[in-house]
Amino acid sequence: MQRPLNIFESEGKTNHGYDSTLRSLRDCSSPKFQCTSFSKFGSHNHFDRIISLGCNCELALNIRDYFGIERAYPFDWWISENIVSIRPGWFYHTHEDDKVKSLENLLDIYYCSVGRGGPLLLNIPPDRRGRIHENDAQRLREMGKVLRATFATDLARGAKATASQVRDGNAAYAAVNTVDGDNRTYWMADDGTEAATLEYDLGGEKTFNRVVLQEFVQRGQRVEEFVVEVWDGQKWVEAARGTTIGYKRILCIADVKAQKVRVRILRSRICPTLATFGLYFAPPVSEILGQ
Ligand SMILES: [Ca+2]
Repeated sequence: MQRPLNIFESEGKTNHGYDSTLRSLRDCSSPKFQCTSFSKFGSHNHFDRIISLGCNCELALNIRDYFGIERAYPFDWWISENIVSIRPGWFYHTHEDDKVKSLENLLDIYYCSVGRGGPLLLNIPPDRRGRIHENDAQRLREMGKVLRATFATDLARGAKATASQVRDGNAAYAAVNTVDGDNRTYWMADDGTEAATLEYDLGGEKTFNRVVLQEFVQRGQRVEEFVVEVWDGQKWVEAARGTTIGYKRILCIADVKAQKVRVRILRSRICPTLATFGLYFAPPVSEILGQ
């Protein structure tokens, strides 16, 4: 089930009071409220707020009433569609030719949207020739080049994978399903299990700075808290921590070199699933662009 929940705000305008509602969702520590992400895209005169919700009945009812969504169930996976303009405004203006968002800003937006499980709809206005302006086109080429270079090689693909438990001991739910490059296959724990560990041996030391996780969302969004740890030769060291995963979570971390990595799911609404565990190395942007 996919339900778009578009939340957009422009400077100086407050729509429907959702700002305070989202803040209360973000800040609420009750396990009855789970907020995947709450991010703000900033620029001088324009910003969007995004939110992805994994919810239980109570929250579903609140959201349903608040946003007029007719149908909401506890384990539905709700996706947020993140809409941002590459320029300050939504339409083409000559005076904004030099105000195309910076590559750094666009990459930040990518990781705050796609990296938190939502599609990114990047608005690119045609100019008065009916073409994409050269400045916009150049920025898009740069963005594409950086993302392709970053996600070219999954360093975890084919890693030796083990799990603290596998549902019914059934190979169909084995941990190896998380490193097979196929998001239709997944690991799953037994009913009643809300915490579990998946461990990966990369077969040699690898350097990485991006961790990609995906739940098998066809079974709903379940994970509520997790930590990614690396083995430093003597002990496990925390590399990243998060709450929900959902369709996709990309964690940007400092460069780390390790052979063994593990994902500890600390809390899950019900028995967790994991479809993908990926590790990538993002080279410096200046290196990718040959600057
Ligand atoms: Ca898989």
